[in-house]
Amino acid sequence: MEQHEIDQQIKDFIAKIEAKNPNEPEFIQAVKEVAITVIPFIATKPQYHGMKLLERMAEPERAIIFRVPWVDDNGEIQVNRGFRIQMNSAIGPYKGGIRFHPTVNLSVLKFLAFEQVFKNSLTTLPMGGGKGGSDFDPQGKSDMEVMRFCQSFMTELCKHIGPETDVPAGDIGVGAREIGYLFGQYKRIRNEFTGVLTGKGLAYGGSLIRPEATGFGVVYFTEQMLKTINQDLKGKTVCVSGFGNVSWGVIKKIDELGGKTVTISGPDGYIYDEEGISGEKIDYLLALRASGNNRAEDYLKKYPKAKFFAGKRPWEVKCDVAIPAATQNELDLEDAKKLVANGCMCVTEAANMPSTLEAINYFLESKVLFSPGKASNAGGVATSGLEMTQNSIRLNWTSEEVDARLKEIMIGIHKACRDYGKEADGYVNYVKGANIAGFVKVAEAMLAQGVV
Ligand code: 2IT
Repeated sequence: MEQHEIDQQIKDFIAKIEAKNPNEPEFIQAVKEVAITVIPFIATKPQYHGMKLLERMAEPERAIIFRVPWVDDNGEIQVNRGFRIQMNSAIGPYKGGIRFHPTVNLSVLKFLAFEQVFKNSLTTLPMGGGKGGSDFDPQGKSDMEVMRFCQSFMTELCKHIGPETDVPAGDIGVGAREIGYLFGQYKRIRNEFTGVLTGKGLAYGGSLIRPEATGFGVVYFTEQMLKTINQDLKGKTVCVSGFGNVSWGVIKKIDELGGKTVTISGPDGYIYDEEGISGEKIDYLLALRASGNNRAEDYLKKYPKAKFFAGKRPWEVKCDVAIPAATQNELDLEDAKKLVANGCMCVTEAANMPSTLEAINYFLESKVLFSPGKASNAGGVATSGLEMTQNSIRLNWTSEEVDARLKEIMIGIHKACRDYGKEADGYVNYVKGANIAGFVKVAEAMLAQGVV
């Protein structure tokens, strides 16, 4: 097929997606990124022609939207909206997190569910893709309010999930506390103790290393990327955004491997700690998070030598490696230009779609190492997959065992991205590699299963 025909196919496909999904900018952004790299690949595979594989993948198998009423501590009735997007089950039960955040809407969850399909495929474990959540904001809510909300949310959700159907986990705003309340309500209503959720506490079927897994996986992936240019993390300066669960795991592993993390951030701005965030400072991140507010500035209370930059993002700080670990679209073209100008050699996405399409293109054109979240943050869901395995065989593995499997999976994902993403000049386009490698397994399964 001629290049201009492929370009036309991409244009037509994106136009169709835009027409079909108005007012869903995040979803369109995620599909675009995949279409640009996967449609040229499909063009080289006659067996895929006419099968509308990507078009089918961009349509959720099912999207459930439901009312979540609950009563707050003042006795007032509150009404939130709950969602579960069951995107694709070609290679396994739907699998993906639940996000509680005021920005949650259909577009955000469809983008996350779409990304999850490719990410889960990359892990090589048998997991389809899904995502759910609510516009509920756990910030400033009491434990009992969070519990009542979770119980109401699960009272509806439990009709649509199950260990062989759909296995949710945590995401932004959903951690061990929320998973516990959700699990308790599922068990109570269904009268079943099963591995229906992952990210569970260790006392009731959780896996060791799951809390650290996303961050550890990101750093294992970064090590692999750096290795391709004969570098490692020792002595490298690293800028990290966010200070939630993912950032915490990232910073912990960077510290272990001899790198120096100098930033964290929150919605209020970023912290620059020239001495590096290591040792007890990392534990303090956990305490900050547990305190129930997400102000990065509070880091200064304990470490006043650090600096706080209100309303800014950390990408203006000179670094060797940048790891966006907060949320979608937190790194734009201007940020990308600053990073490259400051000599950044590697950008590893830890959040889901933290870079805008323009930023991604700039990194790729600049030939710096760049990995999309669906590849580099897959260690979280991969370890969820390992939690499901442990639940199924009714055994718990040691930390070492889980960590070794996680590392092996991340090395495997890196290899898959390299195999499909290596360009003529030797540069690895991880975006292309991740999209194609993720696509192939799902596409093969869909072809085998007929038009469903
Ligand atoms: O974005 C993600 O991969 C997650 N929030 C984790 C999903 C999971 O099922 O562990």
